[in-house]
Amino acid sequence: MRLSRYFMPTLREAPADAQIVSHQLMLRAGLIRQEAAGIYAWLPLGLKVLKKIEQVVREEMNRAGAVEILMPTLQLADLWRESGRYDAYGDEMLRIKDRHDRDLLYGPTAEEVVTDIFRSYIKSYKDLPKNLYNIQWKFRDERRPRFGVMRGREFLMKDAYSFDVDEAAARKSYNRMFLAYLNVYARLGLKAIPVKADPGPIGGDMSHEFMILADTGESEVFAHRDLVEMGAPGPDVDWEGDLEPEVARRTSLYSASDEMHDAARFEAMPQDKRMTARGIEVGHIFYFGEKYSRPMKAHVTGPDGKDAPVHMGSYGVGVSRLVAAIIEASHDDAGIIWPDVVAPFGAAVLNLRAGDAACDAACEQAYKALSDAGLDPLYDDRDERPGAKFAATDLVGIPKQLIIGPKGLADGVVELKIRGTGERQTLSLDAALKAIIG
Ligand code: 5CA
Repeated sequence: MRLSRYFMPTLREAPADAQIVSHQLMLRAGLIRQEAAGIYAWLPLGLKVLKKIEQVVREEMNRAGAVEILMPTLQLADLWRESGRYDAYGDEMLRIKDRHDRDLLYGPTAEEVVTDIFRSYIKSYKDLPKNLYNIQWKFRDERRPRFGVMRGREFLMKDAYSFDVDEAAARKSYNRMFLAYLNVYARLGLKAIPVKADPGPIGGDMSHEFMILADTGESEVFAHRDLVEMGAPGPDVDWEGDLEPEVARRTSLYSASDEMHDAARFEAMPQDKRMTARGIEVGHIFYFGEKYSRPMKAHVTGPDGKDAPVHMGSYGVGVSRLVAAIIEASHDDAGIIWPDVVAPFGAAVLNLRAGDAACDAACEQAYKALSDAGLDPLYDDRDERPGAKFAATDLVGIPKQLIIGPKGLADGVVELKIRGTGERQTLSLDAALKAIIG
């Protein structure tokens, strides 16, 4: 992409009402624009990052055996009347009437819709287990939308729903998601810890939240320190096998959100293992058995020939929130430092004297080579001061930066800068391209 033709509206200063660094940087780097409280337009750079996160989540869901669908944002109120949640959900639900005076709502979650889909087709235990997920916009009329996309009203969620014949099978589905979530966050360069959580309005009796530790997090976390370094199981898990030991290795260590905190158990741990920290909730998983299947009559015939409500769980990832969470975890004074997997562009070419024949030719050559290698480079071909180009490329966090100016070219060299470490190397254009492309 040539920057002169792109749309990357960076700002010198963040608006004064942006309180946390990720919100400030998302506005300054031109990732999002607020349209109304808690409602954002995604600008080109923000959209690219959002799509890349979405893709990582999708790949890990697929690997763990979940199947993608797409449910509508607008849902029928009647389904929520069947589950009994229509009145209970309260003011967070955005309620809408269509021209026929039918009650609709903008989905804050999709247990009812997915249960309705399931019950229309699946009648036998032989077709289980199933896990259906979608990546779709949700709306919650939050009392205090804040911190940009961290707590929005409209936000992108990956929500998966598992269906099993009994509690033991449902627990296996839960374990698959538990470990798949750890893999998602690890691939995004994040250290996430699972904590025992309150199921809240989704309901149920087993629930974990996944927390990224950050001072600006809205939640308080109490945990055994070893959980932070335990990391993810990796992709080679036997997803059809017994995952209980991998899960138990983590759940046997104390961790809890503030609602579930047990001070006595926490204080029984050695002092140096006790960690109290702030966390950003980037995922939440639930097992709730028959809570929706019983009232909505989603029954399956078991091996004994009897019909019974299917056992369900649901599993959410805050996809749009993750954009902000990654920035909270990875930035410096100059701007965002994207991990390679989600960087909006893999590399940048900075032409320090656009219009100079030698600079233009070298930049075009680099731009073509990086494009051909699939790095999706951003070429700063604008007629701007070098300082402005350095600042913009650092602000938007491009991982590898190829800096090409007239002085260097006269000596046959260019500069390669690595955004994350700040490391700079002076080398020939060919050597620099080799270093980037590998
Ligand atoms: N139905 C379940 C799981 S599919 C559910 O809705 N869970 S949830 O309420 O915990 O939401 C899942 C994830 O969405 C949360 O962990 C959080 O990362 C994200 N999320 C929730 N509310 C917001 C919000 N207002 N803004 C941004 N992300 C949010």
